[in-house]
Amino acid sequence: MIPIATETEKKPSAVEVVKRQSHHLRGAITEELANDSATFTEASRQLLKFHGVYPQDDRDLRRSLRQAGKEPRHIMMVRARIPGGILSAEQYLTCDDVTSRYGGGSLRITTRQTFQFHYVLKSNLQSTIRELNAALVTTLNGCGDQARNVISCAEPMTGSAHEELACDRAALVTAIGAKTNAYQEIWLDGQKIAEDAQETEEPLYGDVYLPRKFKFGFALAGDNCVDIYSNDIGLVAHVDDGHISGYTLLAGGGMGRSAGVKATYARLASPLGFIPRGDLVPAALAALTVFRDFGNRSDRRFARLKYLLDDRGLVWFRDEVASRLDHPLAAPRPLLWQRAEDHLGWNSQGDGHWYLGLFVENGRITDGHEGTLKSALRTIVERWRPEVHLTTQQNIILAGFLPKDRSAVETVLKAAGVRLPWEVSKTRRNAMACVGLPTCGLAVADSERALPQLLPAFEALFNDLGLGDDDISIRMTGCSNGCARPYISDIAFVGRSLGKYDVLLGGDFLGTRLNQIYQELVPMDQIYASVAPVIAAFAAERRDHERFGDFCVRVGLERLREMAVSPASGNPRP
Ligand code: SRM
Ligand code: SF4
Repeated sequence: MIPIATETEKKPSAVEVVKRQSHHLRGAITEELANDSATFTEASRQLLKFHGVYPQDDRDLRRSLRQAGKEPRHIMMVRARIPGGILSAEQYLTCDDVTSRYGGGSLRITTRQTFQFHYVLKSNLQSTIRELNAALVTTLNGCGDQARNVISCAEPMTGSAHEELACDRAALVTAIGAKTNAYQEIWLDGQKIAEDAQETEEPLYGDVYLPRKFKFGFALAGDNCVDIYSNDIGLVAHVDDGHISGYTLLAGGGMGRSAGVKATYARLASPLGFIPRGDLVPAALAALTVFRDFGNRSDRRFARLKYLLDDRGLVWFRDEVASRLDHPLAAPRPLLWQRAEDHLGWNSQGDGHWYLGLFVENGRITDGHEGTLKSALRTIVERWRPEVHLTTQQNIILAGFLPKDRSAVETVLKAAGVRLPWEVSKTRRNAMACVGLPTCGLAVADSERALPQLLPAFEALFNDLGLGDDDISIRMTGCSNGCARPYISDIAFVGRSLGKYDVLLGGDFLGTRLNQIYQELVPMDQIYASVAPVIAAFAAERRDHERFGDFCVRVGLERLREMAVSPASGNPRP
């Protein structure tokens, strides 16, 4: 049995007790699924996360329903686990069917390259999960205190290194997946396993799982499209003579911070060591189990690997990992990143086939007033049966086309009013927002709905100043938790209260530097005015090949603030 609150002996948090008493994530979920309530008790809500389910309520309706003396509109968010973001055509079509039948009609690509289904009613939860599982799409490990969806670059290339990385990713996913039979019992065939078999049910996680979420990401050295430094453990593959020779391990990345808790912070992962390819799974398990055994189980706000690492030191962590591996780690290899933009547009896969990376605004695949993307994707997937890759920048890649198919595919998209990636400005292609309101229970401000309102002014400004071809990332979140990884973008808007955002500047496009708070609590209608003078100064004063974030760091926040037009003086753009 894994001890709770291992060395601190502090009182375990309430969630630790719920986990321990749940018999490997069973709790009372089955009983509560059968009752008349439209939602679940607090204990079940915690356990449901492990099954990929978040009970939510429609935040847009919350106040009016309360005032009318009514219950909130209870809805569920279901998150799939899609390692590497890869789906077959059939799996994609199932996801599309499921959201049309049980969800709000949209598919939401997440920043960890999976799908979320919003607005699922409790009465449809079981059908949703069953139908996804029938297509071999699980929701177990989608959320909860365990290893989450393992991400990697979504580019569907052929060649030994890509195949080896896919193989290593699959091996890791198998090793870190929860093994509890509770998922099967509750959602699939309802069969119970014997009580005495339960202690061995979770050989890795035990009965209290991890202190909190744990994230693994893969990158190929040179291409940081996945934001590798934001993961608890980043695995950077080095290719020598066409084959992966090994991985540089990065440890302790995390974006989450709490605006109200000063001691919380975003952190980039630190280089830990180099491991040969054959050591990948043992090394990853060693890192995960150090967190399992020593992570904070009394205060969830500090229960991430980054805090453990900063508390005990990188050397301590490396020694712990090495002792579980039975040999020391070699020094990390130097990392040089050449690119970080998503893999959009038509590109050759290297085997005669082509893939098309399509821009999806904030990951929302839907049929709306700006085109019927969802229907168009369905048509294409039904007709050409491409493999589907979801990206960590909330976009979608369709793979496996012959050169002769390309124009017909484009015709389908154009007829549906979908903008092809080369018709979308770089500003927009490089922008991301988290879900935020109205579904996210933690949102204090709009994000997915707000960012598209801000972008036209920035697109126009960048064009006016001749910066339209520059890669400058803009990210927005509805609270400080950092789900769109705002703290490593060039420009970030982080929700602080309804309609107000902290503005952060000075990250870098390659995802290797954290940005800094430039202005706090800026009202939505003054965000443009707050940043525009800095962008104008960049256009006027940049050095040769200097990037926006580097300029902000060179000039310094003090001077950037001086450049800001006071909100009272107004600004020509909305
Ligand atoms: Fe996140 C919590 C959405 C990626 C850090 N995140 C949430 C919840 C589940 C809110 C909740 O706990 O009730 C959000 C659901 C909103 C909704 O209605 O859908 C939510 N997070 C998302 C997604 C969908 C954002 C998106 O627009 O794509 C991403 C789903 C990823 C996935 O497929 O697994 C998402 N979340 C991230 C990332 C980015 C990443 O992992 O690359 C981060 C920052 C990295 C990190 O983990 O530090 C992130 N989410 C958080 C946190 C802060 C964790 C912390 O250390 O403090 C929370 C809050 C929490 O866990 O208590 C959170
Ligand atoms: Fe919700 Fe905050 Fe994450 Fe946005 S950053 S999805 S508002 S928890």
